[in-house]
Amino acid sequence: MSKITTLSEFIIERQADFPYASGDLSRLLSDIGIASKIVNQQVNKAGLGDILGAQGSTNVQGEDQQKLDVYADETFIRAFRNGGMVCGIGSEENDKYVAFEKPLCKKGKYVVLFDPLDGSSNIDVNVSIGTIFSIFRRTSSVGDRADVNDFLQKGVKQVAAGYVIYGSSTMLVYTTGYGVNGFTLEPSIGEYCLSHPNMKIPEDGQVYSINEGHLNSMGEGVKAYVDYCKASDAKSNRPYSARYIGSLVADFHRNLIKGGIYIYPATKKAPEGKLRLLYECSPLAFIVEQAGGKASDGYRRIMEIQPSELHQRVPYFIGSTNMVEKAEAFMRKFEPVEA
Ligand code: P6P
Repeated sequence: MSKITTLSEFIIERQADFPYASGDLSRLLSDIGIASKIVNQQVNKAGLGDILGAQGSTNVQGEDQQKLDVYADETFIRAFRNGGMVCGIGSEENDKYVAFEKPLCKKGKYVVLFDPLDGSSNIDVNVSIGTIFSIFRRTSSVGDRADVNDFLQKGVKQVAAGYVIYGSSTMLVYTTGYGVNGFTLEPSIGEYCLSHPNMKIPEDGQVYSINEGHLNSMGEGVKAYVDYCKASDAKSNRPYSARYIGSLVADFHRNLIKGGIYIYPATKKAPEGKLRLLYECSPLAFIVEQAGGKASDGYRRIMEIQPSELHQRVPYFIGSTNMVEKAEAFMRKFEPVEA
């Protein structure tokens, strides 16, 4: 029987990637793994318990909070607060960042930004959903209270990023800047086991993911690119197939494995795009670049964008390098940015 490598074993083995590693990042990644298993337990039975459905409140985005959203948010915050590695968090479900007050936490070297349950509107219809996380080293002094600048960092400053997809199986995929590795939860032993070592996204694909229902409210560059995807051309394997799950983590994960592009551009209703830079776009951009792909706002590399506020939104083009570059060419041609 081939050797199983658990997430914990892998994290410890890879700690050697960081010569001065104290083990704090390793412990933080393990804490995330444990918290996700707790969330997974509730996600898996969402149809049975009373945890299904709307919480009756709305989050800072004005979106109806599903009970599982709130449960997941509280579960991860508890894990970060108790773990002592983290001095503060930013979450989709919380208006402001949370600076932990415990003296132990103030000594934490990291901040975490996360979307506890992305795609949660799909919970009631049993479609895959996900958690996305991004880890930065704090810029404020260890021992002090976290401040806003700890969170408003460019994607290139991330020390780790990852996601959990609660789907037909539960997987945790993450990077620390030394490649991308995927772990599948083995329920019989309750452990994440290495199932997708050294993940690489194909440089081309045949799938485009975009909500074509909004196409009339999108710009000319995006419309031209979608027309290109639909045009027949055997040489470039077009027309492509349209796949849009309505759950970013699920669409991204499929494209990471099979190749493809996901686009959530600026629309009339969402002129800055819908997705949030710090805890959706930036962490997945880190992963896709580590896997050989590309992520931009149609013009600029996502990882180079300087955030100005916690819930900042950006237009988003992410996936196979050749497909993203093709879409960017249409943006430059049909939606040039004023100099
Ligand atoms: P639309 C879910 O709300 C989400 O943030 C992503 O997971 C998903 O890809 C997108 O929004 C769906 O948005 O406007 O197409 O329904």
